[in-house]
Amino acid sequence: MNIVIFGAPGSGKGTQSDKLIEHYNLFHISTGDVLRDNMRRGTELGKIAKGYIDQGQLVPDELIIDLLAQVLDENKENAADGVIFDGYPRTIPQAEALEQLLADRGTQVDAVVGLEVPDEELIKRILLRGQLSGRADDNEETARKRLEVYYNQTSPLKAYYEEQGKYLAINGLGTIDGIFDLIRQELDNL
Ligand code: B4P
Repeated sequence: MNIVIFGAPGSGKGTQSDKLIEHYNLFHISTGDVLRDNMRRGTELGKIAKGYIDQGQLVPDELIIDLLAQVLDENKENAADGVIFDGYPRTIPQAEALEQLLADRGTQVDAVVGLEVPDEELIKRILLRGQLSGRADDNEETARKRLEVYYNQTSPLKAYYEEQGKYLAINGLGTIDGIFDLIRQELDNL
């Protein structure tokens, strides 16, 4: 089972991914985590990514698509029952590339879990995380920019996956366990 976890910044993608990985034995690919790891290690990719992330912008598609292909190749021997894509795709070209990368490997996206949360709650969560983790892009100005980028470049993916009959709308307001139960009910019905 290959799942995309989808939603605005702060919608709970990383949080719910942790629960899904454990429950369904999935391999986790978070492009945000891979980019932050590169930033910490000061790699060439990390230096380029930092310029975009600190401004609340998306890292260019060519870089992210190459990165994803590399991560998939490095981990093709994993013992999991599928992959959870967290924070990828964020644009239509990224979704098209994912389709091709998976088709080349004889597989596909089975479901897209869409976490739907109102904007003011998203900003609240991001600012709270910023206080706790010190993530440089979790300040109010960058968070609002990230939301704007989400509506312009990422949210069209909802219609893209609805047309394929793969989009599962989940109310992302509530307790973490309550939201996970909603996701589980949807996935267990597939
Ligand atoms: P990400 O790392 O994906 O960051 P994010 O969108 O903020 O989501 P995240 O997973 O971290 O937060 P979550 O919603 O789980 O991306 C960071 C940056 O990297 C992007 O802005 C972009 O520049 C770049 N990037 C990454 N992927 C890219 C791609 N494919 N293409 C181009 N650029 C890319 O959780 C947020 C907070 O809410 C947490 O603190 C959590 O504790 C809290 N929370 C979760 N559920 C809650 C609940 N039910 N109630 C209350 N709080 C909750």
